[in-house]
Amino acid sequence: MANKHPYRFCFGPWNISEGQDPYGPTTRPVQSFDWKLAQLKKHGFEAMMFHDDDAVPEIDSKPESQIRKEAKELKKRLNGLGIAAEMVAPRLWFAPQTIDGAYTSNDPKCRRYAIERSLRSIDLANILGTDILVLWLAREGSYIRESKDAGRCLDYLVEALDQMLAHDKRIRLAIEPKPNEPMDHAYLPTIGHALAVASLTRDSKRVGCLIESAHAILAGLDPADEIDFAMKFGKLWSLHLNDQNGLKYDQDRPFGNVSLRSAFDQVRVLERTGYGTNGEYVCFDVHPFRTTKPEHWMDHLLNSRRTFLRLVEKVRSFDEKAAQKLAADRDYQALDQMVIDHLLGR
Ligand code: GLO
Ligand code: MG
Repeated sequence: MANKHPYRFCFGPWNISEGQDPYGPTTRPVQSFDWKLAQLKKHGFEAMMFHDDDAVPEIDSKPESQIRKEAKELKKRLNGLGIAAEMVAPRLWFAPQTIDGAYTSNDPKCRRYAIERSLRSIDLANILGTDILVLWLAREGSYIRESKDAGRCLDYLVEALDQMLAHDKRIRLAIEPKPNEPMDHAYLPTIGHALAVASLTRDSKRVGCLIESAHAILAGLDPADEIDFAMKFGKLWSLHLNDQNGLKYDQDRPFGNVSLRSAFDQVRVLERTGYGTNGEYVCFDVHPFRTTKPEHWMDHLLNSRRTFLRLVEKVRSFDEKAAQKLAADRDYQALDQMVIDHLLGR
């Protein structure tokens, strides 16, 4: 276990949410972006993730010059605070034009809107000083199988990715797969799908991925194995650590709070494969519970980071030699228990 670099942490403004869910309104007072940024700074996180309209609110109603002006002002503030922008992501699931999907909508005008908004997000990323555009393909999928042609939708996706790659020679596209929610079935549900599509683009080297623990679990996969797979291709450019209790709605629970062992396995792979050594951040895509009181508003983020760092210690103190010997002897029963005893602190 040679990886001894310090990890750097980040989250997005949406991770200090106000308690709304599809069935009820906010349960905490609505807070401004400035307040959220101040919280991030105060608690020692190094970077913030941005949807395009987190960076420039109501972006669709503003002229280009205004967008650039606001983005430059934000960059200045971030510099002043010593906070980096980890990525920009076009929010392609709110606008009326994306009701039937974004890049894969059946309406060519809507597909055009999605691409143009993505190109503008790349310009924003440039101003904010990040070369990562995250693509969570929220509505690229189907409810009604017969309403879409999956093969043609893949062509649309590749066409959109190609236009983004052509727009800027330095931008890297990190696809964040999720198998369902809001769609019944997504077109790119796993890392394997994302990397396969990368190979169809004009510059596959600049198309990689972002793994979210909960999304892997929703796909019935092991997040640690997904991480190992992506790292093998040198394509894991960002990470959304969190947790998830089984195959239900997306829960975005604190990292390690459902399965500590799975969290240990994820950290173990990150350590073994050297995630972070090229400047990648560890992001927590977690939400406070709806029941959380305002005075505990940051706890889900602080707890996730605390658990992560404690697991780094656990991984570094795990007797890998003994584990390998047990694996070589095929004494998996003892290996299984060795992990549990280590986590329990014996
Ligand atoms: C939802 C996703 C979402 C994205 C974010 C960045 O399930 O995890 O939170 O990560 O919008 O694009
Ligand atoms: Mg996410």
